[in-house]
Amino acid sequence: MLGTGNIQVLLVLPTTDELVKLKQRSALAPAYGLNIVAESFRQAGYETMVLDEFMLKHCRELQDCKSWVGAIFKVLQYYPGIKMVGFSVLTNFRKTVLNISRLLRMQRPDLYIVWGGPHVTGLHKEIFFGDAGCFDAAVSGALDKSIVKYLGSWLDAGGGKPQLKFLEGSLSQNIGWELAPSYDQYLDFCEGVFPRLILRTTQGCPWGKCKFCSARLLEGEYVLCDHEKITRELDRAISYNPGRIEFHDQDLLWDDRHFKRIISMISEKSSHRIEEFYCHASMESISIEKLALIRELSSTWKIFIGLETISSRLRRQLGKKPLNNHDLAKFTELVEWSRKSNIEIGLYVMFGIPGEKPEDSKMTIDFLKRLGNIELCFLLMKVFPGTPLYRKLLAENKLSRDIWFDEERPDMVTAVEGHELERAKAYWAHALEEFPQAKMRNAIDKKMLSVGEQ
Ligand code: B12
Ligand code: SF4
Repeated sequence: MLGTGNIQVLLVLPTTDELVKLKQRSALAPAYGLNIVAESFRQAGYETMVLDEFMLKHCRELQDCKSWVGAIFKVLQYYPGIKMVGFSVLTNFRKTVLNISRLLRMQRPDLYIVWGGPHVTGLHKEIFFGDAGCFDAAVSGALDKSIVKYLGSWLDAGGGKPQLKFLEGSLSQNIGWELAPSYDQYLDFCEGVFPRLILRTTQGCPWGKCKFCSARLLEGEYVLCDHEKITRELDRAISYNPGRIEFHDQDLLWDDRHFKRIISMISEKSSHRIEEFYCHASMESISIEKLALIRELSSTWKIFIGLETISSRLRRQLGKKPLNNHDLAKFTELVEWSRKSNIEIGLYVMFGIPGEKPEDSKMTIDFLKRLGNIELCFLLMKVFPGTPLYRKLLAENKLSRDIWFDEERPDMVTAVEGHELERAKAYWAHALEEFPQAKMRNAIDKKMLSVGEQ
């Protein structure tokens, strides 16, 4: 149920109306970044509500809403004190945000509209010049205190809009580390059990070299969280009774002493409460020794690793270290060890990397076959705005920017031009034929895979 209170700020992470209709996502976690933003506003004294897929799915008053616009207007009606609406914009959903913002502009010109998030960070110039009619302020990068202060002063002054503003957040001072308190707002909706919560022990990536990845752009320098913070967050997270905690550590890189301390702390506090631990790691950092530490936990572990491809040519192009036979043998051994030790390993594999040839995808498929039964998540390559790969392909005129803004296929976008896209889809489809059990990311519907479909 929507509660009482004088909400002043509404923060929205809209996906697509298709997803609203389907309400298909089962294990949603509250939006991490947007909750940091919410917590920052709350700490500055402004009552704030987050509207994300989780809320849309679980909040009784919003259950009948068929679109994000419907849900937003319902919330605005319920809380007449809302003066500011902030959107977290993901590139895939930029069109939805654009449409909602235009409508809000027309119907509620009094509202102050702010855009932020990965899309604004990746394409800030384009956003500022192209979409500026739809917002009053755009924030690139992490939200720092000066931005909260600026936006807060507008809320305090009330009435009369200041000039359109472009604000650059400081990635070095991410203020929102502790976001668990922010989950309180979901308590009324989740019937006492959170399906999934996220606990982060690091910020950014220590490698930061992959040319397709936006980690550096979005999270800045690599930072380890301090133990006290992790303890507080963990205590709080456990009190929410989660079914699953996602432990985000990039990438299990703490030296063994620290790592052991964290793992034993988590284990001590929560092993009997949490069904499943889940974390991401990279090929560079994973080792049997680290996994042996993890196994000391009594809970089940699932570890996802970004393999992407084993083709050395493509790996070089992506800025990833090529893997030699020794690396592959070591990795195979690690997978076998994990299987015996009850640690589930999953792999992210990408198809449709620009310049990919049949022999590249065949090489990867053959390697996966040799690994035996393993959880696989196949992704169709996306070229994200702001990344080095994006800039390179843009300079070579190989990017079709329009495809980002294709409303019909919001979740199935890759930015490479025509033929490349068809080829990419063909490799992806072929890989899925070989491994029908693999999960697909980036596709809502299998039909989207049919090559040549418009
Ligand atoms: C964990 C994660 C997930 C988790 C989400 C967990 C969760 N509940 O939050 C899962 C697996 C569910 C997920 C799903 C998806 N994800 Co994701 N995800 C990430 C990842 C690895 C970390 C996100 C994060 O926590 N960042 C740290 C936080 C602090 O940063 P942030 O969210 O950007 O927020 C900060 C600022 O941007 C800013 N900000 C953000 N919003 C706003 C709004 C306002 C008003 C203001 C002022 C400021 C502001 O302030 C925040 C605090 O500093 C990022 C990569 C990355 N390193 O960021 C990709 C990433 C965000 N995901 C991405 C994508 C594409 C998706 C999917 C669309 C994939 C798909 N096809 O299904 C879905 C979308 C689902 C959904 N409903 O949102 C892309 C977005 C690219 C882009 N250009 O838009 C990213 C960048 C990864 C990538 N490069 O591929 N994702
Ligand atoms: S893909 Fe993974 S290892 Fe590479 S820069 Fe991004 S987060 Fe780091």
